[in-house]
Amino acid sequence: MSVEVERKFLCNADTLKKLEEIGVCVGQQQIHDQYFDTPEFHLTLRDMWLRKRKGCWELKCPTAEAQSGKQGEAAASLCTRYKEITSLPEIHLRVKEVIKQDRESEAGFSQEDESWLSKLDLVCFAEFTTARCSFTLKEEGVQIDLDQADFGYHVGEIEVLISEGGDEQAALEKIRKTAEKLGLTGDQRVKGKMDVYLKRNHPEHYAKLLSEHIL
Ligand code: V4E
Repeated sequence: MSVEVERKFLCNADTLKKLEEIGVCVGQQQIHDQYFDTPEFHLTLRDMWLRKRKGCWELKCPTAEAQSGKQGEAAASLCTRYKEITSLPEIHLRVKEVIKQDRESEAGFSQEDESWLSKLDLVCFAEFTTARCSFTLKEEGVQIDLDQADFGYHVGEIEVLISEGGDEQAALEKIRKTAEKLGLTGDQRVKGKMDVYLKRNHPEHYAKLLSEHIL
């Protein structure tokens, strides 16, 4: 299982110029995401994000450190870290644990059979497409994505993947150095796509997540 450590940033013409100087564009893609939760927001209120992307299920959830509220220095607080689970039986297990469904689901675990969704009362609450341009740096292990969501929000992210229990400090340091090279000076957390999407489309859900300090 991998942990994604990332820092979001707003990309202006200067940032893009620097990115093209220090990075190599490794591809462009269109990503269609569908996010699922119960009508009571069981998952997202626990900062768990269940999505279907390119026909595969993914669950992003907080790491043990994030859950214990350990945040570290200011530079680290600009970054997020989430475990990424891609095994469907494990996703199902974790989701079921949170929803505390009494009734055992008899659903199988194929990517095509989606009966487990309705059995757990999961519905799609957000759906959007992102045009993504990805860059890698000469420094190994850093990826930079420039995202343009179809609802009109642009955001960049510097990300480093580590294994669970891996060296998070080293990842944060790589991100800090990359941010410096890109000339990023802001010390405010930048909103992700979901933040903007929910604020516009589901203000009640958004307000609930804000009040619980999830977003
Ligand atoms: C973790 C999370 C959400 C799920 C989507 O994560 P995000 O990294 O924003 O999307 P994307 O498309 O870049 O995924 P990737 O391709 O990198 O896997 S939606 C909200 N969160 C929580 C969250 C947060 N609290 N603060 C920030 C800055 N980002 C995300």
